[in-house]
Amino acid sequence: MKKLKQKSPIQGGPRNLVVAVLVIVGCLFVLTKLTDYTRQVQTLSYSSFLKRVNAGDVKSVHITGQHVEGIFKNNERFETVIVNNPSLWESLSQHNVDASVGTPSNVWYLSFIGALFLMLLLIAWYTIRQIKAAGGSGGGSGNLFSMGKSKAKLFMPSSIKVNFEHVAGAAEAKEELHDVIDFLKNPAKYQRLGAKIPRGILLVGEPGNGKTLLAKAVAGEANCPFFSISGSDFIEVFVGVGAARVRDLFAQARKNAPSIIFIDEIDAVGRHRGSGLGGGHDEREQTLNQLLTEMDGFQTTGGSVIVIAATNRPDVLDKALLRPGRFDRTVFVPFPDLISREQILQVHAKDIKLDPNVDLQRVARGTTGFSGADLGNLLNEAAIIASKKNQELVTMHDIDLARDKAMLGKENKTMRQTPEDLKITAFHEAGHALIRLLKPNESDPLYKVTIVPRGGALGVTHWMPEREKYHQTKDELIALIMAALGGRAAEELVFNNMTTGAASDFQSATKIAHAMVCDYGMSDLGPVVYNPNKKLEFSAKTGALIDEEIRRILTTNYEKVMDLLRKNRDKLDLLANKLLEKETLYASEIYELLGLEPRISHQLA
Ligand code: NHX
Ligand code: ZN
Repeated sequence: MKKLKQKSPIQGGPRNLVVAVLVIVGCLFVLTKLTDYTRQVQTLSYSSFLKRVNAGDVKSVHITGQHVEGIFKNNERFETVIVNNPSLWESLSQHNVDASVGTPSNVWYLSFIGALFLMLLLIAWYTIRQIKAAGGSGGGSGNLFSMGKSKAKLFMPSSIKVNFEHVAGAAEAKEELHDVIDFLKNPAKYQRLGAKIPRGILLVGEPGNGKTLLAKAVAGEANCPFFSISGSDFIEVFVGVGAARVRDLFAQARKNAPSIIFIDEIDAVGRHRGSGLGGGHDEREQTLNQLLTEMDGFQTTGGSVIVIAATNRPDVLDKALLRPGRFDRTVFVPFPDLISREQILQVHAKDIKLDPNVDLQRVARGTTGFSGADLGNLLNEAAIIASKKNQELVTMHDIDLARDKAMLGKENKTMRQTPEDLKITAFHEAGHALIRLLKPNESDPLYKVTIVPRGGALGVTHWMPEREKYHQTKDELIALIMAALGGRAAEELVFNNMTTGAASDFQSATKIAHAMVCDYGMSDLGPVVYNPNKKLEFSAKTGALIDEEIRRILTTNYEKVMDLLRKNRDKLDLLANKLLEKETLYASEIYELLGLEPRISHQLA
């Protein structure tokens, strides 16, 4: 990687300032002496001045205050300082000296102000350096004179080691970007039929899903220079700096065309105008306007420069950015699905010594909602866990521990629980698990159940989808609600009492019931959407009906769960007691304990 601009390191401290001031004062001193010398003025004492006047040597004098400049009859110049002496005027007129009087000049006063001004400038310059150094912003741009230079990092084609083969998952995004690469490689092919080459591509997706990697891979595939910068790098305290940086960046990119500019976090500059709070957004607006101008500009000036920008907040972007000729293509980079997760895990696993028993497909199944970066972290964390134990290889168990830690937090080892506490937790979790086991066709298979406290949770029931779910049926949603209510129902059934811990279970159950009524048209209120956020308002009367319907779904299903658990009390006791004994049970152990048919995985398409 080659830095576009050599950044002068910020050296020196207050010592530099003192030295600079001394040098300036010294220069001023020498300069005044020098001018006196060149003017060839001799300085007289007052008494010798009087003597020369009385001797008739003096042709003329000019008196300003107490300062006297004069010329002798032999045309030599002199100067002196006089005391207030009225008889001087008599001597001057007696000897025919041509005398003039001026108002006291401010020469010294002015040069003092000048020096002060210089010093202030110096201090200001020094302070700005300090602020910029402290602001840091990724190395900072050392001094005032390079602020208008873009801070983009330039990667030359030879140093770009990634191409699409290194990007796992994100198949749709890759497909869209393939077009862009072809444009960069064969612009003529498209211009031939009058197609306009795209100028900007907006990558939209949550952080950690590979937007930067994708952009870089485009440059790698197209074999062209790659300028990388973050939106926030444009913004400075000083109005106009951001715009200058944009100008500089595009100038550099055009010089290296065909090339790719990658602007990460474009929302930092691209937020719709007039949205900043208080001052300071003038600078951002100027920067944004410059960006728009540049993007329009290079359409005419030729040379393929393609701008790829990334954001996870497309909603806040200024509409002007998305107009044709600007970022007119939006490519979504979503959280990876099951198959993508497995591919991503395989890429990261290349650097890690994995036990041959590690089943990455299984890991992928258990990591719904993980981003690509999360998956990388997961394997790294597993490797750290294995290294701590001085193992030769990273096992499935290490990955499982790393997953629990990522999802819930650290295991809580100092928690002192009474046997009664543990018993409540065991029955609560057994309740969740048993409901899932009793509704096998509607539930994702169980993965493990534990009463080892972790990150604030006293116990957890884990399940694992077998495949990517695209449809979700009403029965499956009801089964999810029932499973969520199973914990509390078991507590109530066994102890005839309740605890506060089920709050998050109820929250997820209520959310599902709410969506069934208000979004999915799955209740007696009919195939209607009730959602003020989607501008689908409803009356207060309907609101009461909605509440009633949600409550009905939850209470009737709670009763069903209580019924199921009552009928299967033997299994509930078996499972809870085994949990108290072993603390963690994997699905296979539970199937064996309860004499259930193990779930056979669906064949993955
Ligand atoms: C408390 N914690 O806050 C105690 C310490 C009912 C057996 N007084 O439903 O642990 O009550 O099935 C992720 C991370 C709930 C999810 C932290 C859910 C913390 C969890 C509060 C089991 N398992 N409740 C559950 C639980 C609690 C809580 C969390 C979480 C309990 C219940 C926590
Ligand atoms: Zn629970």
